[in-house]
Amino acid sequence: MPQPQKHLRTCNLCEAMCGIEITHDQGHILAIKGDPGDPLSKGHICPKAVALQDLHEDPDRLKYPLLKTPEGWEQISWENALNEVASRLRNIQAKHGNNAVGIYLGNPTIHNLGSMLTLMPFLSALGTSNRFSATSVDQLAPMLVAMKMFGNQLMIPIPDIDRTDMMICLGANPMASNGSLMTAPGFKNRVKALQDRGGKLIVIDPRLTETAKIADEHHFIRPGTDALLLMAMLHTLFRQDLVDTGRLTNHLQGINIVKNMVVGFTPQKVARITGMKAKDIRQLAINFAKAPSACFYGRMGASTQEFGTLTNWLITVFNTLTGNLDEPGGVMFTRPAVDLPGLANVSGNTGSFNSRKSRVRKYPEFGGEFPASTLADEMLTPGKGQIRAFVTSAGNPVLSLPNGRKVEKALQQLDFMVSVDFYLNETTRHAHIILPPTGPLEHGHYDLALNMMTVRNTAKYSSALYKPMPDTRHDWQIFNELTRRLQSHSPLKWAASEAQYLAIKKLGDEGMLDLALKAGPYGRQPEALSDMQKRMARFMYKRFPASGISALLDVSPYSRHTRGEQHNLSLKKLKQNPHGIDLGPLQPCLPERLGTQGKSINLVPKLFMKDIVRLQKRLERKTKPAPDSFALIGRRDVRSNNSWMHNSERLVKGKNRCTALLHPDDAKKLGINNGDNIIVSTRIGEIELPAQITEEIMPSVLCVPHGWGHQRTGTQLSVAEKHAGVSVNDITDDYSIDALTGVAAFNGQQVTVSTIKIEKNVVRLNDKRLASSSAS
Ligand SMILES: Nc1nc2c(c(=O)[nH]1)N[C@H]1C(S)=C(S)[C@@H](COP(=O)(O)OP(=O)(O)OC[C@H]3O[C@@H](n4cnc5c(=O)[nH]c(N)nc54)[C@H](O)[C@@H]3O)O[C@H]1N2
Ligand SMILES: Nc1nc2c(c(=O)[nH]1)N[C@H]1C(S)=C(S)[C@@H](COP(=O)(O)OP(=O)(O)OC[C@H]3O[C@@H](n4cnc5c(=O)[nH]c(N)nc54)[C@H](O)[C@@H]3O)O[C@H]1N2
Ligand code: SF4
Ligand SMILES: [Mo]
Repeated sequence: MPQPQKHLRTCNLCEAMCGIEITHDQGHILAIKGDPGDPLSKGHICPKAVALQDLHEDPDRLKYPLLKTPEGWEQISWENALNEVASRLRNIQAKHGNNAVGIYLGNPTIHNLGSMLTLMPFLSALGTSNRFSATSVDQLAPMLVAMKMFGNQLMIPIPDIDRTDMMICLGANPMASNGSLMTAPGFKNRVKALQDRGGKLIVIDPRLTETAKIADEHHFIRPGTDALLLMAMLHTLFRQDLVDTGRLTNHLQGINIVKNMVVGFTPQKVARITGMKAKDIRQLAINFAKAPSACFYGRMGASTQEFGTLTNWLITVFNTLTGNLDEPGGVMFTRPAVDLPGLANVSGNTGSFNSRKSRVRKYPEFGGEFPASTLADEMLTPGKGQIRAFVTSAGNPVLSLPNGRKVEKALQQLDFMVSVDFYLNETTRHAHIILPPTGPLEHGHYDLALNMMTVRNTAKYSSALYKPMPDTRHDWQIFNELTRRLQSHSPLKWAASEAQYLAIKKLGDEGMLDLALKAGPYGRQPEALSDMQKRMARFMYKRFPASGISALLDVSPYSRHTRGEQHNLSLKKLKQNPHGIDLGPLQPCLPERLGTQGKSINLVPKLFMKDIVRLQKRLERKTKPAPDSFALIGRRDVRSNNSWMHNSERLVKGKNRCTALLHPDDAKKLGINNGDNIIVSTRIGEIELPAQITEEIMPSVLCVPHGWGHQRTGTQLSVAEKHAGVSVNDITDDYSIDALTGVAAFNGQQVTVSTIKIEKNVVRLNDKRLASSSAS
């Protein structure tokens, strides 16, 4: 009798990178458990890990290309599908210009090695400025801050939770999200260890979240007012003479400007608006500054709101002025085995902002992309540059972008749309062709992106558990094939692109990763260099840490000569160590690793300083909301994942999680009982969902999760349809943005709540009917 076998890998469903152990019998999965041998996650997993099996076995998951015909979807060959997609895109571009094709790259892109490796050439072959991604509904603010302050959009400081004495969590709920821009699997254990060594976790959030419940302190804060809180905390720092910039003092510019800037923002003044007590604000700042080490961490609630950029900037300033930047226990930088931030510094590709503006709303570009809040405008507004054809990959903008109804309307009138996705969902149903890639267990995995965000440096490769089904394609193969077909036919360019195509095809995702690992900072010692050259390298790195050559060395295996590390990483070595390899705790690396001119950190970038005027106005704005007016906030649930994990019975079973949380005082005023259906409306539209009354939320705040709303017809999501919920983005306003960047302000927008009893005359949208009548 053959024994069941064990397969080790990393779960790629969220940012936590948990090591898992899959027990299987000839490929039939018997169990998915945490891998105690994984150096980062040490056995932790969450309930979503088992959904990898559900996803693999899901009969609704697409495996072959589909073409939309008047008779319905028809299976077609890969060759025909790829040719058709390329020729439709090319024809539209030939007629209307390159920008007539738009693209949206969704969240799972960063969890997919193959996409990460092949999207760049694909984007360059498409040659369109109309690029959009989940970045602008998510982490754009911390990236822009990193670019302006550290000279590199990828240099996002990570809380060193394992060594800190104090952590402040602002607008983040890692107990549900498992951490974001902070890969810290087993967050709860890490918090327990922090508390056991006498440290503290403090949560500031409009809701008493799952994270707040394990914290030592929780403070309610009114949505969208975090930047004011930070100004007042900085005010206290100066007032109490607690500024301490330590080792980096000589590399900081603008401390006095910060001091002047915060003068008018006293704790007393901001208390009224934030809803926090002045004495609490003062005490928080003092305790943080006095802690031996501390890290201030903010995430979605601090980023996708009216002042998301300012909030993220001020968080970094606060960490810096309390001596917690780049110090153990503070916020630090990773050094991943494929060192993307290091490579960006070398290539000069460190980020861009406002190098051009979007056509319709004139929003600034960031990193070559426009804010997704204006995607639909670019499709719906006629004129030169209008998007007429659209590519989506790993995204579901109908449910994920603000004003999803408008996105839906825009998709319906496109000349052509193609989706690289293995589900026929609310977005891909509008495509003319769907190109489904293989599932996560059918290809290898290495986290190129998330290794930049971990609380400890590790490296791990997961081999495929299953051979891909016959005649299926990986994401990287789809993009490589499309790139080839889209390439320019000028003989010179053709030769270069054909060479690139053949190289990618031959190397595959594994081959490309192997090269990157070997050339990385923990890489194998290349044989090509002589001893003399190595000595030179060492000399350059030590004597001229700020020079370009040293930057190049920094991302190469030679830098280990200066650090005495002997990892010799390659794909082979990772395969020999399937639990993963520990590369140690985060190390101080500033100023050497800065991408800025002169290796200095500007605490007061002009772009942010100018926006203070807007914040000042917010301070003066009188807000007395009407009883039926609420500030909307989002919420994540550990058994859900954005818009796409609702087709797993194990994850969606149990009570309905798509509910609106509100405070008992508000419920009483409006005559709402627990479980009543309420109508939540904005100028965009309305949704109807059950009320859940709880003391765990601030008065005048309403909390609704996103990613639901699977009642639309024409999808193939048999489980999700039965647990449809409603999409909060059917009512979020696409004009509710952080005015500095155009990033969606999902959090803090005003909504009106009414009961069905009162609002009898409201004409409610019949989702099913509306969707089917307008389906393309
Ligand atoms: N289970 C699960 N895990 C996930 C995801 C998922 O959908 N489900 N999504 C993944 C993704 S894509 C991301 S980006 C991360 C997000 O990771 P997190 O940011 O940790 O997740 P959220 O639950 O959105 O947490 C945001 C918190 O901000 C609070 N908040 C809202 N508005 C404000 C405000 O104005 N100020 C303050 N201070 N707080 C506010 C909310 O109450 C909420 O507790 O999670 C990832 N992990
Ligand atoms: N109101 C509100 N809206 C929000 C948020 C919020 O907090 N509130 N959060 C925002 C955030 S942080 C994010 S990141 C976005 C996420 O929104 P999106 O970027 O739209 O991503 P998902 O909803 O995760 O959709 C993932 C899609 O990718 C497909 N997919 C999964 N794995 C793969 C793969 O390996 N390859 C390919 N080709 N496809 C794959 C799935 O089938 C699914 O269709 O939502 C944003 N929208
Ligand atoms: S927290 Fe859950 S979903 Fe995220 S990587 Fe770990 S097991 Fe996977
Ligand atoms: Mo996200």
